[in-house]
Amino acid sequence: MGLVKFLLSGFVLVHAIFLQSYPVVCNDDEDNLLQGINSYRTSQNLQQLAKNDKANCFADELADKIDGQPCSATYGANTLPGVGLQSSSYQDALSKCKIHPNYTTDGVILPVCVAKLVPTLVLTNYTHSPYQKYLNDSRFTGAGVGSEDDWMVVVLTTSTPGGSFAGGAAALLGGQSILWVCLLLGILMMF
Ligand SMILES: *[C@@H]1O[C@H](CO)[C@@H](O)[C@H](O)[C@H]1NC(C)=O
Ligand SMILES: *[C@@H]1O[C@H](CO)[C@@H](O)[C@H](O)[C@H]1NC(C)=O
Ligand SMILES: CC(=O)N[C@H]1CO[C@H](CO)[C@@H](O)[C@@H]1O
Repeated sequence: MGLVKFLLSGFVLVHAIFLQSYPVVCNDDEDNLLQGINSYRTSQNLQQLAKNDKANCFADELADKIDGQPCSATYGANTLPGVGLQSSSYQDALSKCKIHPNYTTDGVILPVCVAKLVPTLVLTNYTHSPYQKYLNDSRFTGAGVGSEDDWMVVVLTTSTPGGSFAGGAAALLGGQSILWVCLLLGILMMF
């Protein structure tokens, strides 16, 4: 009996650790933007974008890095003000979110600056701008949204490995914890 309890608490612990690596952050502005973008997608007869947790983490981290840059700074698709795609702060954002760079190449980062992030202006910044090209693209199936002060960052993901924003080491860890759970369940079955 003691062993079963011990194994069960191990099971709970593994899950707690596993879930903890995907913190759920709620932000109305960000959720509303994704809803607005999805309304646009629906109006174009395109599949809605599903929330991608890793891309969401990444968008948040990137928004954090460009926070403080003026709206007048140069930015665009895959162009972040003051943060090069080879820079250490970009790498830092990737590693914080446990994303392997190999799995980002098909995705796209879309930053926008709007004073006070007025929701209607932010949405039109995505739907009525050169960014429209990306929103029109059926290759994109998921999205992450992050914001900081006047900056909004949308990261679009694909269903292909190259745009999944999956992690190398993290994916391995996830696989391992599933293995452990199976092992524990197997042992429990013996009782
Ligand atoms: C990433 O891509 C490089 C170059 O194609 C390859 O050598 C490496 O094994 C890849 N790493 C992972 C984790 O997929
Ligand atoms: C996006 O799709 C709409 C409707 O199909 C079209 O009017 C618009 O020109 C497209 N935009 C781009 C940038 O391709
Ligand atoms: C890319 C883009 O459309 N940027 C616009 C976002 O909205 C602000 C404020 O309305 C405009 O000044 C930008 O040109």
